[in-house]
Amino acid sequence: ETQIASILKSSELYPIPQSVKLSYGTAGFRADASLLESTVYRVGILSSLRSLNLKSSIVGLMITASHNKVSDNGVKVSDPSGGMLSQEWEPFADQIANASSPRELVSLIKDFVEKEEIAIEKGGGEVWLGRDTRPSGERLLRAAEIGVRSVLGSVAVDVGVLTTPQLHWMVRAKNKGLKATESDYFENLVTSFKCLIDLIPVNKVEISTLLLDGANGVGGMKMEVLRGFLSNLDVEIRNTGRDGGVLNEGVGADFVQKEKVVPLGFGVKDVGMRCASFDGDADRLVYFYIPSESCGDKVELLDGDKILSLFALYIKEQLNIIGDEGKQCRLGVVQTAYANGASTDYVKEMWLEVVFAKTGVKHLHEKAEEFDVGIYFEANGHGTILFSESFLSWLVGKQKDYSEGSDKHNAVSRLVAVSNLINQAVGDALSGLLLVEVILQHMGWSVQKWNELYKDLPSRQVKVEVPDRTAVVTTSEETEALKPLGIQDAINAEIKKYQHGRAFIRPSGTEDVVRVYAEASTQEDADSLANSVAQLVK
Ligand code: 16G
Ligand code: ZN
Repeated sequence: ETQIASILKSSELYPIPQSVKLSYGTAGFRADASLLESTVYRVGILSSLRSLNLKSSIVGLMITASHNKVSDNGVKVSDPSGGMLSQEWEPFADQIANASSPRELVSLIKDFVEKEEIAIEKGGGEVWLGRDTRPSGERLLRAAEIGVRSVLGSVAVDVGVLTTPQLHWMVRAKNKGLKATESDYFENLVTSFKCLIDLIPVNKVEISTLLLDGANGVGGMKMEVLRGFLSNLDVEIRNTGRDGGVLNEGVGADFVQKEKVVPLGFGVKDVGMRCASFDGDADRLVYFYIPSESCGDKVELLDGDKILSLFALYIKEQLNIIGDEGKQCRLGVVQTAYANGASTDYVKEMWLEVVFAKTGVKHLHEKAEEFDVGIYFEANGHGTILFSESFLSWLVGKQKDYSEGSDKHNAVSRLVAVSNLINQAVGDALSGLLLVEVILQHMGWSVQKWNELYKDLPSRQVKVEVPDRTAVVTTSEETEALKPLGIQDAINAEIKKYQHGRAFIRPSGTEDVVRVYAEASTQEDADSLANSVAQLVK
């Protein structure tokens, strides 16, 4: 058959490198960029099949390694909904990525097409390809195109250099029949941001400048474009990648959150200023400021948990204004085991429902969808707010019922605008930043005031290199280890020695390590608990 011949022929161009074992992992394939061409080519094929399997809906393919070093790259797939690739397809992704010969590849594809009853002969798949600013991106994108097109009758559309959430947003919008270009994305942010600004009761504060660390990546670049369309936001962008800085090197949200030190380009001159950091593909956002008692290197971090708390507070306030009917709304929060215990206490005190999910966006997203309004965040700054279709249409109905300009009308309009502003597909640093900024203006708060919502318990993360990380198996929420046998009892015994002690271990989904997290009432205790648990893992 010609289809088989087509794949056989193109796969000759992309032989698999010796001795690599790839896994789709938490967030797609990631490796040194020099090893990835064959993988990206194969993910191109998978994306065409996924599109065909879903009646030719558009699928997204993103080339990025997020916060990892510039010489790495990666590839992940966006489903037509804008969410992550269905987990049911991950084993197939692993299989084809590791197929050692063109023949094996073709036979795996053939079996899968039969099993899933994909009408491959009909053609008509469509895949949108995006990439971040990594130098290897263009070459890998060509490989993806060839993969997509080797499924006869499928088209590949190069949508250019984008943030990961932009691509997810565009794919989602297109499949909903909405306007879906990058300018539509910007226009949507600008309109809903302006709407929220106009709904601020009184302008309580003068707007101070926000300092943004763009991680020398795509996010800073896009923010420069966006800034041009916005009033009521004064942002100075540093680490744009144009000033000689290297992507993610000593900069970016992952660096700031893990190391708790200032990124390059920031220092003592910025003491007290409101600062924010994006990661390399702009799906993570954290805020920070440099406290006056520091010598300019330590930061006071406002992580994903603090952002979540701010969002929850604002939304809860709008629901309260709507009154009894607003209280019917199921507003819930999804966190991971990494969430600072103080943040969990804080949202519980607001009487919100809190559930825990396994690390990785797809797990949090799934649980947030169960609420009318589900807010999810990982401590590392990835998160968003999901509005259910039924709650949204209820809101839109209420917008007609309440008289214009009334408090209730304003509250409903704010919620509708939030649902437009905040990316419904995945966590998005650009839209998250705009929402934080508008809420701070609404409340009349400085970054310091926001930080006082609660005080983080001191915490420590360490990683332990082990011969086989799969030896560690945890419960579904990752708070307890089931294997190796007996280790949880030993961890519990350590925890007991500390006030407000909490600790857990989990195998990383992206690196060959076991991660240890510990929390306690003092930093010294958190450090010591983390270290003693790490000893148990070794
Ligand atoms: C990936 C995940 C992130 C998670 C991290 C954990 C997505 C888009 N990204 O970067 O959410 O926090 O992995 O890494 O899902 P780890 O398993 O190595 O700790
Ligand atoms: Zn990222």
